[in-house]
Amino acid sequence: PGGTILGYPRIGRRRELKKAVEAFWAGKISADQLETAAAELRDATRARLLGLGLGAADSSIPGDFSFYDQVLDAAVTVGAVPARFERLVKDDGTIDLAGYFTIARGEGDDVPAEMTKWFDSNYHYLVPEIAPETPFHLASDRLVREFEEALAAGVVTRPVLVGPLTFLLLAKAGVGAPEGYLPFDRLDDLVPVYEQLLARLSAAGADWVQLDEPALVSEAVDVPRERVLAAVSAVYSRLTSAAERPQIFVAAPYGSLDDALPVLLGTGVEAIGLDLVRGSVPQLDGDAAAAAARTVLVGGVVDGHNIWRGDLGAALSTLESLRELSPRVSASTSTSLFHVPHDVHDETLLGEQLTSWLAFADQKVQQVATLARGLAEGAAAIEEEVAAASAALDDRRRATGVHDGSVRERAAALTAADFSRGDYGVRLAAQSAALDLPLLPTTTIGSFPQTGDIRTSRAAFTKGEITEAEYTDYLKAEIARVIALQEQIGLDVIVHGEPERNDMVQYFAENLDGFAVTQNGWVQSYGSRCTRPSILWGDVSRPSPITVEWSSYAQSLTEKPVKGMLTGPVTILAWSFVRDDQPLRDTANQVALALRDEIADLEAAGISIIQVDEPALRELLPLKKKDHADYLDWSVGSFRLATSGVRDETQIHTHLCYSEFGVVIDAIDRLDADVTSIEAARSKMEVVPDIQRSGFGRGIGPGVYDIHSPRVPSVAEVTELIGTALGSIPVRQVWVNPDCGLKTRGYAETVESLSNVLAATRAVRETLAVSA
Ligand code: THG
Ligand code: ZN
Repeated sequence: PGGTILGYPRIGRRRELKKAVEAFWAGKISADQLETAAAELRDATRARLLGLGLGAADSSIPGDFSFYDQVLDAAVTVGAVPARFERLVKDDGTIDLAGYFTIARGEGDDVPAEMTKWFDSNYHYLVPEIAPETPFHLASDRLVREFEEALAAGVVTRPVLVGPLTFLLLAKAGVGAPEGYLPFDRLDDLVPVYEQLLARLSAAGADWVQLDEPALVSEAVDVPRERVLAAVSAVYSRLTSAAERPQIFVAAPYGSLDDALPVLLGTGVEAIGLDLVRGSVPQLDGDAAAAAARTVLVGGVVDGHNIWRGDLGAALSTLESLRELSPRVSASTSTSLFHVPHDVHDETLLGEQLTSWLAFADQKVQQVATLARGLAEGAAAIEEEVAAASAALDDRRRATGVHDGSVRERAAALTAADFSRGDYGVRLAAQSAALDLPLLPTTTIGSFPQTGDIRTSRAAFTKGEITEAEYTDYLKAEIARVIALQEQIGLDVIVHGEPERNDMVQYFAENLDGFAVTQNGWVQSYGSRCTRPSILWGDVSRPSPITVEWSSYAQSLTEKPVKGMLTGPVTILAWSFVRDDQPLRDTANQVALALRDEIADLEAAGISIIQVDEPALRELLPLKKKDHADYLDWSVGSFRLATSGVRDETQIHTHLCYSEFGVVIDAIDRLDADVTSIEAARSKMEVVPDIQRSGFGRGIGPGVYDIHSPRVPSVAEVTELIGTALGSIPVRQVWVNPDCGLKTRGYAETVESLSNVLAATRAVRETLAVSA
């Protein structure tokens, strides 16, 4: 095919899939009705892609639909159901839609499959659990049925499935696995199921299948590289030697294949997708060059990971150099487009100029179609489109706001001193004297439940149904209520609850210069949940204080310290679409300077504890080890720049979500925050030994209450978790807090859980007093 995309947003232009899926969960529609809604969505997507220039007969339209997650789809396709969900498997070995969602969402005491970040994106996939005994068999023909559905509508699609190597590399060992076992050990058992599925697709008439193998570009896997490469060779040689199969397209988004490329070329797969945004056109010689000349090279030149319109002329040149390796080159996106919203023309408030610099999924599909035409007919055929893209880029380079002289002067004048605070021992003494907190101080992460009432009130204000004064009064009453509640529960460090924030990044984007926010720019985060990433397009500055009034008001209501609550620079970058015309380091420092001013204003207003959240610190860690040092340098640096302007007695907190702390513990240490809270309850304090081993010496609050589920932890459970923490960490360092913010919880379970946390803390304090 001349042009294709690796994938398209699945959620729907108006989040139709989210609405249908949630209606099914709520019992408002049947499984059949959900299937019908999904089929309509797929039909609309195919029509849209045809309209944008992809072909009906050339397998250029991907069949990549998913009700929840593509990794869960692969698991259910090969029958790999976690042991605790075996009851969901029917006599014929299949799992119905309700069962599929149960694996994703849990049921009763059976916890859902674990969720973790998909490569270096903000998408979360469900981690397959593969035990030595997990049986593999072709358990779902959904992919075949979706192919047939499209074919009946006149479109030959290219079914998309997570490839066998990536599937096992992303899996974790299921229960009962012996020490040293890896899911990857099961590759030989798994591949026959893929063979069967390919045969079924071929019989249904599929010319091509796409197997996504992004794990091949990542160094963050726990199988040695030589073993991965040997498996690439074995698995794909085997799949290509099958008699009945479609042509195989192996896609490798999110980075360069490096040493895996020659190996893959040696297997005879018919097409390989290269991420030419992150990587570059490979240098090949000998057998690899000869094999490449027989392979379709799918050049991922249109960035699937961000929303910039980009340089179409440069993309065409890259494809032309790729064509020196093979006569058969296809234009494509670097990754699936499910990381970007549907259509920039669905936005009416971005302004004409900013809009002209952007490309959402639909615009990127058009770019691919244009590039395909350029490849087929020569550069002259797409001259106009290339010129228009260049003009937009030029306009962007010269635009007011993209370069702000005063922001740049300030950043250029920074010195090492701006990135560091004084000695921790001195700070600790000053803070202890100023704050007078008990042993095992208790606090929460920041947000309190976002009730329907809060949302209704915000919506009414946005629509102009209530005045700003009425909205402010409402929020103040809410803050007063949350503060009284925390005093009653007995928490030591109080929060204001953040009722004024829709989202912890969007809120700051709305209040800083250099950002724009969208109306319909929804991107799937996990399952039916979406976020609307902000667009960081220009130099960042803070026109006026953002949180100071809310925090001061909250502090005026209580004698206890109220924490100021900010989102850190790395997380603001990670959860936004960020300008691509300067190093992330420079952008992060601009955001950090704006936050530094906010922190100074909070301190001046009498706020003695300020928390700067960095839940995304791990997420942006590059997939290649050679890039780690630079990333950690700028990410840690931007946090320190934001937080190091305060006095010794002002206590800086940070909060990080998700596990895998081993990987970034060093970076966490270098943040130099006085207190760090982390997620730990869900993994039963698994991270605590890592913390001990690292010699981390400042305050640490390993979560004792898993806020991801409505379950209320008992006093005994929390007591035990605190005990586990105290087994490894000196008591003077330990804080007691939940795993994460309480935004998604209800009030009933929140109050009960926090009360139990306080009861447990008091009990532990008493045993400490007795033994002292
Ligand atoms: N904000 C942003 N990105 C994030 C998170 C966030 N990425 C990682 C993590 N948190 C993802 N978690 C969630 C949790 C809940 C929701 C989305 C991502 C969610 N979204 C609402 C929905 O889809 O119904 C929409 C929210 C809204 O109306 O604004 O519930 O916290 N930026
Ligand atoms: Zn968190």
